Amino acid sequence: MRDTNHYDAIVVGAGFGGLYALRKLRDDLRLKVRLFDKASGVGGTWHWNRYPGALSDTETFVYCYSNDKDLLQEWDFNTRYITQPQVLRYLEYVADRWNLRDDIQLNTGVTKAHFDESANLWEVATDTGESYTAKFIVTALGLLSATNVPDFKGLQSFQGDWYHTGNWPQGVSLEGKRVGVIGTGSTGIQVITAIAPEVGHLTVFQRSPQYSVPVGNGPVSPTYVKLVKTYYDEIWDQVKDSTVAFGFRESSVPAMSVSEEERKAIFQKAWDLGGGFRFMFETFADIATNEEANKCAQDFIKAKIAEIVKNPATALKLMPKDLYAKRPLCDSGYYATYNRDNVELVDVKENPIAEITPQGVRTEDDVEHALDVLIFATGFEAVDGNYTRVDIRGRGGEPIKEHWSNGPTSYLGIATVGFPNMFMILGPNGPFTNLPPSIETQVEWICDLIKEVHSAGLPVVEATREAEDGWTNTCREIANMTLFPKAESWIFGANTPGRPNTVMFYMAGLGEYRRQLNDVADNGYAGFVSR
Ligand code: N01
Repeated sequence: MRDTNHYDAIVVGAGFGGLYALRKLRDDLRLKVRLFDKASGVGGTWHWNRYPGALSDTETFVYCYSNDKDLLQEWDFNTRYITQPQVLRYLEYVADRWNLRDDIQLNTGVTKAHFDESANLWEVATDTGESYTAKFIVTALGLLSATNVPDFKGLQSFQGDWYHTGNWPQGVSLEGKRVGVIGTGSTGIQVITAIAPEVGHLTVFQRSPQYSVPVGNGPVSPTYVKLVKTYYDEIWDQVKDSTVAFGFRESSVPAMSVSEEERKAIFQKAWDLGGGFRFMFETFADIATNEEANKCAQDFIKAKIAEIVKNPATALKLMPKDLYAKRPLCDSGYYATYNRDNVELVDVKENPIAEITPQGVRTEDDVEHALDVLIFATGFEAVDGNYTRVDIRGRGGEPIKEHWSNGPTSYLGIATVGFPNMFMILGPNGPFTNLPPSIETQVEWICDLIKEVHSAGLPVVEATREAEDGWTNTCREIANMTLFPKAESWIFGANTPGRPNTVMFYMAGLGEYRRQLNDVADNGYAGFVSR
């Protein structure tokens, strides 16, 4: 008989992935499961990213679970997008609705997970001093959770308050203060736009200008919501067979196949409707794959920047110089924010940050930007950052950090060779999509595999080296068919100093990913071995 510290499965992380994994493993597979999260509440990403302006850039009707039909009917919404507090409320509601709370242990960080080869068990330790064993470990650690605070000289001397957006404390007031924001990615543009009207003075430290289009948030009518609820089955079928899984049909029309006038009209329609993924993927089929098509989208957005931003020098600084090939951004009035008298833009590519001083930020031109508060919207050690911060060791005691020293890899975004019975939700080289439908896909597939292994009484299942190498090559080949590797962004690890351009996503879309997973399962879980 096993002791009380033994579980069939341990789940780490209480975001979208972890909550669903706990439900499936416990209720469908009838396993004894415990979920740990270091946070004081459920929600994962949405627990931590409480910064002003935080909003999902996926439309509400597909930023949710599809698997619970009653929940889909029950959960009401009245805006096109949902804010961070709304997403958090939704996940809290789900945790209660699925009766998950008793099996979730909050305020408990997993510090160690070692695979014991003699017992075929994972040994797990927590920062609360507890130790557990489990046959399976399901890691739902989050793609974008390990915060990146650049190592600026002098940060510790700063006498004001500083925060990273991904670890935003409760109850921060910025009213009337002199605030600096470093970073202009998806997060930066949201926080900058949201706080500008409230702060006394805002200094934005921009390293790379961004292409952004309006998000188009606003109320939706009860009739719209009713329609969505009526057609949810069809909606999810479409989403799960699509590329980016954002709830629209991707265009199949090449941009250069229409006249310039028609092209501009299509871009304008997308601009008016709003949505970053819509602008990139619903307008034309080849914005993300063909440089000429991409240039048309770049020119359209640049013309908008010139039109919106009144000061020509500021407009020039805001003009992106690279391809339109990062995760597409959308905003609630970002460029117009620079027309405000209290907002100043500092281009830190031409005038880098020299140091952080007790009073603010000093740039290399020797100007000291006086600040009461400094906000780091500097992103995350994406994808593997939370794995390498935990002491995870597989066969032969190999630390995952060493295992991935040349960049993180996996088989199917789910398993990695030498780490038996460990299944990752949103591991490296998983799908590049709206995340909840991909998360559900992975959780369901992982649970099917665990069911097979467990019911057959097999001690372990693990990916083979050959399968993992094959998947890595496939992901690289697909990525190279797009323009994404040519732009410097976290998607290819460019924001982690020293990391070579690393493919970290499967970019063929959710529909194709699901077909790949089905094929693997239908072929007796090809690429996995059990012992
Ligand atoms: O992070 P980022 P993010 N000095 O890495 C700059 C999701 N998300 O948190 O571009 C100066 O994109 C960096 O500059 P550069 C979404 O998937 C979703 O904004 O590297 N600047 C960049 O401007 C998104 O893609 C939503 O030159 C420095 C910024 O910091 C992902 O999270 C909302 C610097 C980091 O941008 C990440 O977005 C928010 C330095 N040393 C986020 N280091 C939704 O809407 C970094 N930067 C759902």
